[in-house]
Amino acid sequence: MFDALATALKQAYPQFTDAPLVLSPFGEGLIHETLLVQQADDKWILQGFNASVFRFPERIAHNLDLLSKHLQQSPLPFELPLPLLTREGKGLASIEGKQYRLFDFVQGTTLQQVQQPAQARMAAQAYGKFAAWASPLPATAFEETIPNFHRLDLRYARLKEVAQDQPSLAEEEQDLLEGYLAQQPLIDYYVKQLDQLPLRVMHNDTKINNLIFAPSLEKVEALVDLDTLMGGYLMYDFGDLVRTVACNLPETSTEWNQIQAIPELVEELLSGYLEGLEGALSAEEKESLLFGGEIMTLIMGLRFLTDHLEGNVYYRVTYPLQNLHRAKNQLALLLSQQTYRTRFAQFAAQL
Ligand code: GN1
Ligand code: MG
Repeated sequence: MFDALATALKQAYPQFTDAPLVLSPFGEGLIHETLLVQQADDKWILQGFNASVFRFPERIAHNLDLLSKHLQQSPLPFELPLPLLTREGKGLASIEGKQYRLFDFVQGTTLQQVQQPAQARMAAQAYGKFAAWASPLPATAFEETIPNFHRLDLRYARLKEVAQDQPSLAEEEQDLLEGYLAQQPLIDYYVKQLDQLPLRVMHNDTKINNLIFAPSLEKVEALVDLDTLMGGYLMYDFGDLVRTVACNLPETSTEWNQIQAIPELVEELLSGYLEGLEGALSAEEKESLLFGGEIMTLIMGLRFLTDHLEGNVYYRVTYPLQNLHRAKNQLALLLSQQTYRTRFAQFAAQL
């Protein structure tokens, strides 16, 4: 089924020999299409680049260039895999009207959910270390690869607009919409942060499955998915980690009544993230981390619900109601996190 693609890849990239290439679907990403490429004992990752989501590939290239220069001067204890170059020296290969990128395969394991608190801590340390490592880079030199990507207030306004344009809403949609609209106070908190937090170079998509662990799960080998690397705030990266680590069920779960935040894991993440940062953060930033999980869960829920109402134009779905279900899942997680505000504040005060 991938014969034509395999032939074109051999022409485009110098890495391959004449031996057969075996391509197979890989990973859980919702945006790019990901394939594993095998030739004899060698492996690569091939991504079908989603050009409708990432409309400015030259900005990604610009940012990754700044990143790789910094990496040459200041090493990290894990890899940041960058696109391999075609024979023509390009990071994107155009094949049958689609764009592709090839990456070296990093041997290891990805987790959809952590199995032990120590893994949560390790993940948070890695993302914290990454933020500290990136802190000398001027955030304004990085271009916005998706404009206003994490602007919670704008995503909230967009959901309202899209909902108003619907001729009618089903009861389930209406209830969910109201659940989200009731989060105005969190939007107000977020907007205040924009004036007091320093803009930093952030990863901006710190799902647990964007880390590759060593097969033993005792070390982080790589941090992947660098397309949203751009200006942002610590609360974004920390928050997406809370969203994807400190929940008892995955983002795909439809057992809404069971979905809960795991406070012990949030605390593990907070300790680990601060360790990774080695104290290099302001008092305002530290406080904002406490709301990071809520903010990132809210923004994902708003985006899922908006996409559902718009007819699933953004996220890949495997069934028509999946974005509605993802939005329900995220609201349940958000409400659960909000019951722990006092506990988290007390915990953070001791750190
Ligand atoms: C998307 O493709 P993936 O799974 O790495 C999305 C993130 C969301 C995530 C939700 C560019 O990331 O913002 O957190 O889905 N990436 C983009 O699971 O929209
Ligand atoms: Mg990803």
